[in-house]
Amino acid sequence: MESSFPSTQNLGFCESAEGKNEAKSYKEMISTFPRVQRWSCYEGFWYFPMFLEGLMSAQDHFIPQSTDIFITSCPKTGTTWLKALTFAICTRSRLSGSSASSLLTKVPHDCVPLLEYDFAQNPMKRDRAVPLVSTHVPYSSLPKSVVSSCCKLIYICRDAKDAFVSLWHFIADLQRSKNIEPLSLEEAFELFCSGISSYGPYWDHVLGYWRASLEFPEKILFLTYEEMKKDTASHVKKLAEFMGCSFTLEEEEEGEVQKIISLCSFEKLSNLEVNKNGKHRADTSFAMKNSVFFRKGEIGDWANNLTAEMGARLDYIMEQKLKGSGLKLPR
Ligand code: PAP
Repeated sequence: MESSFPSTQNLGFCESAEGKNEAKSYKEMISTFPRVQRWSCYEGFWYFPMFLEGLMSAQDHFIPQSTDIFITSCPKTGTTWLKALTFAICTRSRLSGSSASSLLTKVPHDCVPLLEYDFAQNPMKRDRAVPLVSTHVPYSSLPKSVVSSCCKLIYICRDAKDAFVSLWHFIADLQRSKNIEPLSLEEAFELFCSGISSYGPYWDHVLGYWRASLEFPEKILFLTYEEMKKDTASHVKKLAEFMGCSFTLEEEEEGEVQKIISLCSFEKLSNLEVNKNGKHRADTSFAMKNSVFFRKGEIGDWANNLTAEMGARLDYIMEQKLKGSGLKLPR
């Protein structure tokens, strides 16, 4: 079965009159939702309107391919890395020999489409041989077609402080490049602590996938950026096994796991020409430099941006919110 919206003609963003009307009606609906700064609230989470339109369209139309695997995350928690690793793992037969990997010529976000943006824009623009779709949509708002399917989901999360700092830099850089005055770090922090950030509340996003992973462990793999950094090799093997393409003994002996780790490392990807000077979604009004996805790639950079008091406050909030869930995020 092909993963798609039933037809491009029914899309909220396509050229047809029907599509335009639908886009307009999503916009109209969104204009009635609670709004703070540029975020609108829908089903308990906060979104920039263009992603929310895509999400609403996906909820109405998206049908996954039965083999699809969803790369899920709250923004800035390790998505780029996870996309690169899963893409490299499931296309590894194409990576060997002299055939150049797509990861050398494309930013990982151009290898794995985003459900609520790329798919909504053009569901046909997809390499059907790659069974990967990404989304930042919280578990409770995923299209019913995804939740009720047999598709697997891989979720990555990260210490809230590092996720917040990474998000603030990302949005502030994008806004500055469009001559928009960004929120100060302090303003954005206050909002984040009250649950208002892209796809936030952060803790509800994490908890939604955490609880679902406990309920459906064979379907949802829950990972953290910090654990993955600590022992990347065992995570690469775990990912391959979960995706149904385990490494053979022969591959392991030939160093395939290490090759993938090196190819997807921050050092390697961030120094590629395409990621230094290329553009993501270059032909759209939402174009951005690929370099924005590669800032530092470190654990604990929050301490260079937030005061100790701010850090302790966010830790306390996370502790309270996650209490009783059995989940302890690394800090
Ligand atoms: P997204 O939500 O826009 O896709 P995402 O990839 O989830 O962003 O997060 C970006 C973070 O991952 C950045 O962290 P930083 O701001 O703290 O530096 C980015 O540097 C980091 N990152 C990107 N690629 C890699 C990689 N290959 N290995 C480790 N970290 C990475």
